[in-house]
Amino acid sequence: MTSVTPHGFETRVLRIPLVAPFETSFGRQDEREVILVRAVTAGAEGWGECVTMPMPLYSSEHTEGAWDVLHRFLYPALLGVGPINPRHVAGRVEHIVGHRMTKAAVELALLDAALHERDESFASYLGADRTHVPSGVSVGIMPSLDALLATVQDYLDQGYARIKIKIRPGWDVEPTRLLRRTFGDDLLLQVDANAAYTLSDARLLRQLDDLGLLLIEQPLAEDDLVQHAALATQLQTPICLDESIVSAKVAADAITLGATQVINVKAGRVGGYLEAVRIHDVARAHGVPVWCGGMLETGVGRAANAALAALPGFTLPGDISASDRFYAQDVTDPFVLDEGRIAVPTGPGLGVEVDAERLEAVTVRQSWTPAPGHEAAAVVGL
Ligand code: NPQ
Ligand code: MG
Repeated sequence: MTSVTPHGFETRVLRIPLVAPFETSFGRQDEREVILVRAVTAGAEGWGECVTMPMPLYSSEHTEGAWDVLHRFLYPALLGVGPINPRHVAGRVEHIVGHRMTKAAVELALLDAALHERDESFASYLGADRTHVPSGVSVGIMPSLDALLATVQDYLDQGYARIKIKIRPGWDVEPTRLLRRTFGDDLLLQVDANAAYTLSDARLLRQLDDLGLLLIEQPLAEDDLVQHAALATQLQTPICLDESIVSAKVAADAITLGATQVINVKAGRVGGYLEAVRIHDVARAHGVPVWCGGMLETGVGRAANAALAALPGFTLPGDISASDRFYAQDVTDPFVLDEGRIAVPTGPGLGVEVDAERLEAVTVRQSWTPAPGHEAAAVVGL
């Protein structure tokens, strides 16, 4: 991989309204607050997305924490130290514990810049072997069963290849059974609990076993690897871990323990797309299927996810929906469904362009952090 010399980083907090509220077992979101990082290098620029939420509900990271870690720890480790190979970013910030989503954003920005300098697409660089990826959709907890049916019908009419519904105690077996009965046995259907249960709910969760689900995602807490292994012995439905899998090392442990039969890969959760590829490789070596999760990404993160999901071990449809699943107006041209699939971008780097005007319209906070000696270029950089 080409090394790049960063002249500075632009950081922006965006707030983008959602087309409809998105409710999960940890709460309800009406807008997406997200950070974009722009790396300006000697020869190019690159974008990265930090998928933290405003509150530490999905994981321990959150927007304000990410902003702080970027400015006080990550940028200083990467600016003014000469050329950097993007493959070495993770090592350079390894002494900073955790903050994986934040690290992933900076790594992606530098990868995008380096790939622009090489004129190579992110998909080609990661080892993609497909031009399109099947598109699944994640359906939030709904105010009623009728609303759920109408929403799922609409997504199926649009062509989505797989439906995932969010579950929590009180909204689990009944809505899932209703979907199976209404839409038939051929519907690719799975559920995501976002850690809302405990092992003592095993009997309840067993009621999902005769509904023909592809998988049940993260039924128990993030650090419940051993309990997930115990639950797996009591369920026929494959367990797929999301929150728990924070690195390739944990992925290997979870597979070995029997805690996970499928893996949801999210680059932010694991510290970057390079670590995500390592999880793909570990899982594939064990015959464990993986699929690409989603964090309500803008076009920047969505482009990167599409590239990742085109790797050969991604054998299940991902949560890579069309942009209009979440946003009426994105900061890039929208990703659209093509017969239930998303096209993998082919242009250099991430292959998407961030629209300056749309970006400005959704920015609520921004900064420019120049490399030492590049302070004068700050105005140009912005
Ligand atoms: C999951 N995502 O697989 C998550 C978690 C999630 C697409 O189901 C705002 C920002 C709200 C990020 C809600 C999907 C969110 C979010 C849920 C991520 O577990
Ligand atoms: Mg999940």
